[in-house]
Amino acid sequence: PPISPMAIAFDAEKLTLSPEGPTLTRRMSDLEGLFRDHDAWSAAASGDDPIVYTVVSSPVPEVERELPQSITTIMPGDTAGELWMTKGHQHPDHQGEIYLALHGRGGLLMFDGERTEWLDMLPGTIGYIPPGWAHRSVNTGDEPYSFLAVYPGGAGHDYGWVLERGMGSRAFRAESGVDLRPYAE
Ligand code: M6P
Ligand code: ZN
Repeated sequence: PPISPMAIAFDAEKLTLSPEGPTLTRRMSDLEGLFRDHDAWSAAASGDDPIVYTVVSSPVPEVERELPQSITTIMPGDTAGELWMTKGHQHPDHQGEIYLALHGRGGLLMFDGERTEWLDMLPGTIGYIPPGWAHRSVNTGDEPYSFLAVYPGGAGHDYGWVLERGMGSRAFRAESGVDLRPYAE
């Protein structure tokens, strides 16, 4: 059944939504095939298997014509220098999406299969993901990085697209914050 108009309380300090929908927790072991250094990934995944990010959702369902929201929080860290990040995905029907940075420092890496774009994401930055651009978020700082996402309910998540083609660039820790390197190197 369609859901009714509703107010969702956003706590800007705790970065929570109320009422709240499903929460997703991704640990290192959920990120197979994504970090460049497979051995370092494998050691971390089979060791303490840290939580890399969580996604809390509003109660708006991920179905066609609805407009769900979620707050993603990526922990600070790196795996052999490669900054902790989301898996990244493409939308099968190429819908757009918007992100609003809430806390910490991050980046929004986008790839359309040929071109790569990087947006610095500081609290207050709205990152626009145009149709057809795969997207991955990265924590470039030393505290948790959180952002709000708003996306078409039918957008879906094609993770295989990213496993097959990569994201064009990889983000490594650097003194200046981030060092973007070509995917293959
Ligand atoms: C944002 C949105 C979600 C996505 C989440 C984590 O909150 O884009 O749709 O699930 O980030 O990203 P990923 O699914 O790539 O792990
Ligand atoms: Zn998306």
